[in-house]
Amino acid sequence: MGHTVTKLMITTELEKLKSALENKNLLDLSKEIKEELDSLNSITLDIAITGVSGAGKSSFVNALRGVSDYDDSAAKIGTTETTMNPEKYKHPIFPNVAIWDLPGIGTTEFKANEHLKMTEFAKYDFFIIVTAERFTENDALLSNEIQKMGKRCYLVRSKIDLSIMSEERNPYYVGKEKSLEKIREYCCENLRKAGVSNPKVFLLSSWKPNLYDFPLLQDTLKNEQDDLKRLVIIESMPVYSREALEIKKAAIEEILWKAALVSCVIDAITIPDLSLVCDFPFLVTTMEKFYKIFGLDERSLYILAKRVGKPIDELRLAIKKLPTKITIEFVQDQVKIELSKSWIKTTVAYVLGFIPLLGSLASSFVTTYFILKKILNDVVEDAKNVLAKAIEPYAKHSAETPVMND
Ligand SMILES: Nc1nc2c(ncn2[C@@H]2O[C@H](COP(=O)(O)OP(=O)(O)OP(=O)(O)O)[C@@H](O)[C@H]2O)c(=O)[nH]1
Ligand SMILES: [Mg+2]
Repeated sequence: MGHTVTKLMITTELEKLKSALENKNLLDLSKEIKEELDSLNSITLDIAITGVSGAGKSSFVNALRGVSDYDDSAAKIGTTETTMNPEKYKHPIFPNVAIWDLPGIGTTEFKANEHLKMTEFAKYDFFIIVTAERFTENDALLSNEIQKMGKRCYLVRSKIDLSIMSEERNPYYVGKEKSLEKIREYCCENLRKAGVSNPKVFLLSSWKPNLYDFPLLQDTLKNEQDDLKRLVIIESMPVYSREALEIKKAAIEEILWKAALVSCVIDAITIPDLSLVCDFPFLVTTMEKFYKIFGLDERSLYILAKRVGKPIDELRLAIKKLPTKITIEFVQDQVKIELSKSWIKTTVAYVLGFIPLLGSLASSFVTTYFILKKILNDVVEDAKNVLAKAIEPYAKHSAETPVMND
């Protein structure tokens, strides 16, 4: 990597840092950023899923959590396992994220608003109403009530794989895209008639979450949240596709400079010997978090293995660039490698020219930033390998993008 390249890689970040320093001093800014980053682990996200019996709620809950329907922690599915009471399902990796399976709010016995009063409405960040067929008047009422009470409500038409399969049997089959549009129009028409203006429906399959509108729904959910919750959604969303990996990568890249800043400034107070250059425990913790976000940690691999019905060892072998476990020794080696690069010194000088205020911390800032960046790239590469391994056998049989949990 040449000097010019590294300059380019850090200039946008330095501009952000510089403008943030215009009305705050370095220590206050770093403390504030530290609080913001720490809060990512404690901010809760509660997603409510509702709909009539058999709509596919429990399957959808599992798909959003990235677990197999037959995982120990899964929401039980199937016609004999009807959910009767609200059930909380924690995200298997991010305990501050929960998906709630709320059976039939607003079914005929109660009016939607009566029901919402009984539901602990305030605690949910947003609602998703699921149906496997048409949307009923109740769905429309409920959706309108939720929005009137100030929360977002998304409409999902589930089991689209089944609908497409049965359409294909029709001798007058018009192709997948047209069939999907037909179903979409039918759903929207129902909703309009029942009083929903401008309905937007996501057509998806919990069995094929890399297809149809599942990725679009995930994208929409994250875009319609504020910054911190948006990051929590991005961190916790399961990796069904390369697109999901890219979304995660882009979001994490944006906060790398913040992590590097916190690490060098806050640690300058607590670690007197700055010849250490980097705060190793901090780097270990951050890299462990990367593993979780991209599904490379042991538990994520275990869950994925179960979902795709493969031995976990096979998935582990796909991790080629990084060790299965991050250790202090690994991080120390990485720092050594980074420091031996000729461009580090010139980049430090460049950073100091930009923000003289950093002073003796500049070297730690630059080293930490580029190590995190390198590890992030490696994590994403390995996550791509794991994803490819997870979907491998299906690629041979299907012209479509391969699916994961058939
Ligand atoms: N083909 C297909 N089947 C699905 C899909 N989602 C759910 N199913 C099946 O539909 C049935 C009902 O799904 P559940 O997820 O249990 O539905 P539910 O809304 O939780 O049902 P209750 O708990 O009874 O209210 C199960 O047999 C699922 O396997 C899907 O996307 N595609
Ligand atoms: Mg259920």
